[in-house]
Amino acid sequence: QPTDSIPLRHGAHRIGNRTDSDMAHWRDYGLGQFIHWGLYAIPGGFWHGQPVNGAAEWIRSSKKVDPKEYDALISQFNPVKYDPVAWALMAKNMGTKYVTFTTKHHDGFCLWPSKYSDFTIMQSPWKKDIIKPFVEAYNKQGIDVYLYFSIMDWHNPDWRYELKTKSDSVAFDRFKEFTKNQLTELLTLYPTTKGLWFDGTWDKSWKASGAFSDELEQYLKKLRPGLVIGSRLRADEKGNRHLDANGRLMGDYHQVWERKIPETIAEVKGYDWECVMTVPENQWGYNARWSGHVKSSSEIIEMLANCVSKGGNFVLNFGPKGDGSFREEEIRLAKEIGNWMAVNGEAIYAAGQSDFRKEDWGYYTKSKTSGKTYMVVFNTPVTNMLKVNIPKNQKIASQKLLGSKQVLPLEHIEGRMHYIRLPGGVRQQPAVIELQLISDD
Ligand code: FHN
Repeated sequence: QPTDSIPLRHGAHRIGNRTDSDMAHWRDYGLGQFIHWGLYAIPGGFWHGQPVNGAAEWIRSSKKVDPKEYDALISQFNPVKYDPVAWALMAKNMGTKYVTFTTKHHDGFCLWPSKYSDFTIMQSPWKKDIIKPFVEAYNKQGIDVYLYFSIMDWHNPDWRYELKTKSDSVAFDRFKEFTKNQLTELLTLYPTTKGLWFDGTWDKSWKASGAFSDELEQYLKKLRPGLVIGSRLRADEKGNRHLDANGRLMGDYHQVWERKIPETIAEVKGYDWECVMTVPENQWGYNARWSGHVKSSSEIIEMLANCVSKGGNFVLNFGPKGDGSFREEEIRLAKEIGNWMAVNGEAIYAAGQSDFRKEDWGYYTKSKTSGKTYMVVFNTPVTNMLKVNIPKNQKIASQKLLGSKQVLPLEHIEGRMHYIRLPGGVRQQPAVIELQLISDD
């Protein structure tokens, strides 16, 4: 439990979640898309023809590539197949309500024409802003845009991992100014941006910059009221990230859920949260060689329902190729998820935790707008009988399969325990049952 025993100037400035309409809108997204795209998409996990272990977007660091050689990739960045209108349509058809796009990853390459850097899209053969048409196309499809921004910047000579000397501090002060300038530039160039998604904030230099990160957050929010910024930006003055020294969240939602989902609702501690997930193992940027387990659409949908049942949003990552096209696997997944969402989206959008006890067959969600409860079924028992323990003072008025609207048999077992029978047969994708509940008077 948070205590306020430690006096902090740069800890959390709010108790509990935001209560304004911008944040309520964020909370209702359910499903989002993440896109990692940059120079690293060109080598795609290979260096001089050899596969490199680790995440493709980290190749510069994990392969210890000569920085000059890495930065020279800029002369090959000419994504002739980049079609933001088609990207946005794919996202829309998948059921995405928001997207987070890498404006600058750790390598420092800027996908927008930043006047503060010599390492941008304008120095590449492409010579056109990537972000502007992206924002326009996604907004046109009704999808909110969030800009990913890595604080850590391997290209900028003023960036430091640690501040050991006076000259480190001087350089890092210049770097902080540069960071603020770039962020101001992004919010000015793309005024419909709904939020910023920060990364690369784990270094000692940044953790020692609690006051600056606090002031930066307040400045950005003043510049764009309503802006959503998660817990990855700030550190308190003692170097704590996400939760301050008193255990309170710094930021608008908890951003620790990377490639993992809380086991229980208790782990969420009542905070807004979002899970970001890769399709293969830990690969965010394009890697031509996906090794290890690659998730199926049913697995991804299960993760989505799991997150929503615990009040979180689920964000699926895509890593386009260097030429701007998507790999076949991602196109297929987006379609399969979209087909399911088209029928079952009401169990995901503006939905959250229900009052029912979790059962082994899957997840309950509850619509905040209609009050209906949904059973998202992944593990159908051999009997096809789904156990349902109805909360006190309620009873089931109707139980229908989403899509077909078929009414399913309901059988009372004892007490509050009931069975709902699913039709038999092999199911390719999870079934969703809509429950209408009424008061038990
Ligand atoms: O190092 C990055 C990684 O490449 C990727 O961008 C992920 C996305 O959440 N964030 C960092 C690791 O936490």
